[in-house]
Amino acid sequence: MYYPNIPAIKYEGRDTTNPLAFRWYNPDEVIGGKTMREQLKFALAYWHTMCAEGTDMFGVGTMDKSYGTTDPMQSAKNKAEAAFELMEKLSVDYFCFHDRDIAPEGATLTESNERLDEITDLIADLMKKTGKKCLWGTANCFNNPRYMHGAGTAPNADVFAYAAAQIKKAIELTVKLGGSGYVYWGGREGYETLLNTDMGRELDNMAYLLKITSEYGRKIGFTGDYYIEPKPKEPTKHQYDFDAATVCGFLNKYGLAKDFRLNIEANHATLAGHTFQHELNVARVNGAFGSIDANQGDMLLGWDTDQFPTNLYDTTLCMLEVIRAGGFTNGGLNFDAKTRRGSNTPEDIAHAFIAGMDSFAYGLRMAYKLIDDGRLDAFVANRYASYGDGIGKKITDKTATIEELEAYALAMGDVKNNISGRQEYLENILNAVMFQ
Ligand code: XUL
Ligand code: CO
Repeated sequence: MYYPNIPAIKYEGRDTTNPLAFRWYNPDEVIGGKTMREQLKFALAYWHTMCAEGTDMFGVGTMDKSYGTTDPMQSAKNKAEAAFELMEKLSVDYFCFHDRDIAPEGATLTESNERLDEITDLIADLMKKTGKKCLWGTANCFNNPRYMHGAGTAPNADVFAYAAAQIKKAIELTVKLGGSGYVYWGGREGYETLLNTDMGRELDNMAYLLKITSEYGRKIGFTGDYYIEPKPKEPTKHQYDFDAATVCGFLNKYGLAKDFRLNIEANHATLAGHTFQHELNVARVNGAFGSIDANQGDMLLGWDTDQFPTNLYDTTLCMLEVIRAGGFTNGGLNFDAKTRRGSNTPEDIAHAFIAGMDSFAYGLRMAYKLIDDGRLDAFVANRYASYGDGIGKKITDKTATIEELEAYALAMGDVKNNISGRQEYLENILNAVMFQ
């Protein structure tokens, strides 16, 4: 046992004072026609929870993630056992991983791949024993110095080839573990200065890498979703997958839209100068909503702090978007989040997951309450009512000609446009539904 101080976390309801209990997440309770576990599909991010030791720019790790040994492969095996113990205790049904999270990189690509084969045999066994599932896999093509100028966008063709081979293997492993998604996060796919960068070539190359690796996945039987995870900056100054709108444009330009969706991360949204809700909405209206990296940033800091989500407005408005997108199919809520450097004990991990899971459980409940209340939806429907008949209906049906619109405008005199948008009234409804 790796977490003797973490008990199995149970739902005890809103009035409990037990800090190691859920107040809102009741996994088997049915809400909106599905159980909460089916609605929310929580996932543990292997890299943060199992690997990250609390290092920052100014200090070494504060958390022990060695799992009782200094031997790297033994540590990876123990880490896998620990991950499943944690998922069981926390009622987290899924996990997400990078190749290098689950097995230490070897001296050669061949050795790295052999290590991955060995560890994924063990993980597959643990999955069978516990019923836990893989939400998505990915390749870490950003950590090693070989990727310092990018992977798919590297100026050196050898690096491109290495990245392609690494991604091929990561897709094979995702298929082996039954993952329902495969994520591309372009960790170093961007640039620092245009003085040394051929952007057009880099974008063409990146699209080609996505094309050949995703086609390979289909060939070996991957039926899940491919996701791109937008992020505007960090580590590079200017990342090519800046935000949801940029990525949708990129996917359309290169003919990849039919096979790729988006994995929207809350902290990446705010780094791009958007709200989480905005990014989810952009994904949805482009038919590209896929999965979510659930976390939050600190608005007073300008970097990716990857904190566990506790903002109830964000979780509520997020779940409203998810419901409007039809709910999760292959995607889910992956906690791409870590405890603060000063929260350095295993118990802090339990508190963090409980906070995140309860915040999203509350958000799910409130999103359905907002829909049942109906006032927000009714207001929006009414706001656009002029498109329901007359000239508006012709615009909606795309049958209005420019000449017809001109004749209509000339005959109309001035536009009567004094109807309030009622923002404050609507914000008050949101508060009333959420907190009363
Ligand atoms: C980095 C980030 C990644 C991806 C997976 O900001 O979000 O952890 O989610 O590579
Ligand atoms: Co992420």
